Amino acid sequence: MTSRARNWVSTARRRDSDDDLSVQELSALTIQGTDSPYAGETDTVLAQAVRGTTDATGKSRTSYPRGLLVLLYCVIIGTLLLGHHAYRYYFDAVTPLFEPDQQSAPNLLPDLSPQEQELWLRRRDEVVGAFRHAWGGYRRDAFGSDEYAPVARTGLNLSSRGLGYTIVDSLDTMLLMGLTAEYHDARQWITAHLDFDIAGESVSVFETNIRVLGGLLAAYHLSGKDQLYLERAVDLADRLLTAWTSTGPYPTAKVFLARSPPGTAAHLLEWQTINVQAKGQVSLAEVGSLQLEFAYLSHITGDPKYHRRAQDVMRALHAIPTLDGLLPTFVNVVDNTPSAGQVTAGAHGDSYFEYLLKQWIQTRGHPDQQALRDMYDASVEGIKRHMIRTSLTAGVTLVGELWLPFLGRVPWKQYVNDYNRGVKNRPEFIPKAEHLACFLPGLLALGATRGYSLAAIRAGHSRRTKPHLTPRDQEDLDLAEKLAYGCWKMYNSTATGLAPEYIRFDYDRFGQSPYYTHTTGQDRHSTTANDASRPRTGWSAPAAGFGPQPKAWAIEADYIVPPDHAYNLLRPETVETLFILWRITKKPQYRDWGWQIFRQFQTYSFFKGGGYTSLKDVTVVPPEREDKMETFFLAETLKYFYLLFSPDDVLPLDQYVLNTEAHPFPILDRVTP
Ligand code: DMJ
Repeated sequence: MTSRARNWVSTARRRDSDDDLSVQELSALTIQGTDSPYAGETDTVLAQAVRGTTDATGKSRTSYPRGLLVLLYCVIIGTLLLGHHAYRYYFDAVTPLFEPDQQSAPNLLPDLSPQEQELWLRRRDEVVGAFRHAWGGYRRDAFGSDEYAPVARTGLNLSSRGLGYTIVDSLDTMLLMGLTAEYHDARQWITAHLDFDIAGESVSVFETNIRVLGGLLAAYHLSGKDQLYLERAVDLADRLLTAWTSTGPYPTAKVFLARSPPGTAAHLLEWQTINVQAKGQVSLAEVGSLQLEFAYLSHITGDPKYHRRAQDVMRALHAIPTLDGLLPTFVNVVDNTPSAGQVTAGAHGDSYFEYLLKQWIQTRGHPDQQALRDMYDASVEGIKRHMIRTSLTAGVTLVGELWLPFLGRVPWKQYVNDYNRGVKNRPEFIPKAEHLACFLPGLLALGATRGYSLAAIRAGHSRRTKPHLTPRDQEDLDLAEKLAYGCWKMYNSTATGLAPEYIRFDYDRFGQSPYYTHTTGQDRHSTTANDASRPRTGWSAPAAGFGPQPKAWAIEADYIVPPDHAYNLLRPETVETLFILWRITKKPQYRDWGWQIFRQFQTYSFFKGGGYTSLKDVTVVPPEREDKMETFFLAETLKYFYLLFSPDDVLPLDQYVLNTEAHPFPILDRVTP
């Protein structure tokens, strides 16, 4: 059995520590064996376990009487026939046993003077004012549309009549900001107009899930369990489930939320569309960013079907061999193999990494979720080894992309094998730093402390197993701070003080990642479980702070803004990172940078007539407007500014996990008997 298969098995075993596997566990493992690529291996070990010659880890043990074995086989077969499967075990461990945890680490604020505290609350009020201005324009000109065009004073839709994306996406921000009148108005629209019966047209599963389902679930929680949101969430999720069209583990990228009547031309077209998609490819972010929402919905409803579907995806992804923890961004639905060679923490890859960690956080690091944490840790190692570079003149740390030129040459498995044996296949680094990837520093920091502030950890107030950061945690946090600085400089070095969609950067083409090691053999894919034995990199991070700051001219020399990607869409990722780093480190610079970015939006994106616009080119002043206010400006960007300037007890990070659209769900904890 490979170590990855063993992980799932040992995860299952850990629940009962050293006890023998129960019947239920055996049945779970058996069925896991049937649809896992490790089927043969798992089955063999299992069969031996049932025969009594070994246990599920391969250790020998005493024989059972024959009658007992027959009975055991019958139970297993019966369980199979009744349709129970591996995820039942995994699921049961999560859902009925967990409840939101009420205890938070003490609110350890830095020594802010009363004047400073007042200053940040005043700034926070300005953010609330910005939200009102954005919402006011939308409410007046585009209420019910998905998005807003402030200059044309009209609405824009992602499907022919839209799903009210902006409204659903904004509910929890309004609740947090205490905007009661706006909130009730929005709720009223949902009661009267939110309608998922869009026939003859498909919508993105990913976007609908993260924005609409995520928005409804967060509103349900923050409103004190308003049933309206739960009803709508269940209705939507049931429709999203139809995106799992085949017996395979992945949903299609798009889904028809309503179907046309059978026999009509529209119905035939829908069928053909789905059929084509079901044989195509999906991106990691598309299929790997459904799990938080589906798990929380299963938790609330007690119905495991949502979580099971989402876990099907994770199991399938887990089964693909990785190259140093990394997977190319697109996966072929039919044979579950990577179908393109690019690895990115930007578009189409980003929230896959995010959800690996956050699923683990959602259950407060429960051992049943350890396989996901291991996947996250392995992928971070891969990113460090292959995708990090420092810019040539200024030495700013940036995350780029990776090109794995295997497509059409060899099967993925062989490509990875060759690489692991060190015989060939050198990944190619691409010096492209996307703003979308600026969520990564925040994620690394979250992974390092699990959302606890350094002060809480030092004071022993966290519920982490270790009261200190491991060397790996510290390394991740240091990298997070360096990358955050690179993202901040994407703003700070343009004429408008706002970031473009991405930059290209100059780097030493003959150098390597500061974390690069190319070892073959057993020290690859190590996990936090044996943190001390992790391969150490040659890079030593500065003890604290940022060291000497690069000169502005040097950064400008290193950062190249491609003219066709000089636009700014009001994206949230850097503010998200600043918020998390502020909460964890309490370094004032993160709030200061956030405030400066907020002011630049006020200067250039604020539209006097109502709303905020995107910008066509951030490198020129005044920048030309792009007439569009995306829904995530209200759902994420303004929410993260608000949180950045708020005290820590507003959505404490040891109590909440935010989905990739910034919709908060409570972290679940075991009910203590
Ligand atoms: C948001 O819709 C989500 O954060 C998504 O994961 C990626 N990008 C946008 C905002 O930039």
